[in-house]
Amino acid sequence: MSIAVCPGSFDPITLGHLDIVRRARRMFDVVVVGVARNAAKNALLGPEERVGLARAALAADPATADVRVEVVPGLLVDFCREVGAVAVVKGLRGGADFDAELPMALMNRHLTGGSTGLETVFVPGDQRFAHVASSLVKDVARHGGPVDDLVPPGVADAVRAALGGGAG
Ligand code: COD
Repeated sequence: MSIAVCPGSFDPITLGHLDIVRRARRMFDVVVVGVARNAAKNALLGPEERVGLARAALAADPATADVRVEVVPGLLVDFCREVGAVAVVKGLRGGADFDAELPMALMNRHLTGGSTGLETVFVPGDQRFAHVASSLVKDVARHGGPVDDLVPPGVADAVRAALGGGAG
């Protein structure tokens, strides 16, 4: 049984994330979405809220209904070891994503002692979502713009509520 982890901040989960998790689930028997902390980002939503929104979105699609969602409490590689993952699946929107992701993949390999037991798999995302990023969703929402068609149902309201009920 092959297990993969799809990690991210998911602050909030977007249609771009869902596309990657769906693709990962087609490749691996078990997929665990890991809601982690990116030290370079200040999260808008708390970890439990991000987990709840991701669970609801994944459960609504039969293709991802069996995907688990958990908080990554520390290092991603430790979480992967605990769940028995053989792969970390990351989505790419373009070259800038690759430039950001490659050092993380190599660091994770370093942290596992260069082992081949955990590989990072890069998956090109659906072009329709190439402009979709959690940070842009929050920025558009912060200025009162429409984001409902970029995120799963319920997520836009959660973002607006966290921002203070509208253009904050
Ligand atoms: N299309 C395709 N892929 C997408 C899209 C889209 N529209 N949107 C996002 N993605 C991909 C991103 O490229 C990324 O691969 C993944 O989805 C998650 O994106 P984000 O923005 O939610 O998450 P990040 O990039 O902030 O996640 C970074 C982590 C939290 C995974 C990282 O900081 C981490 O592993 N933290 C845990 C602590 C740790 O181990 N640190 C050392 C890391 S080397």
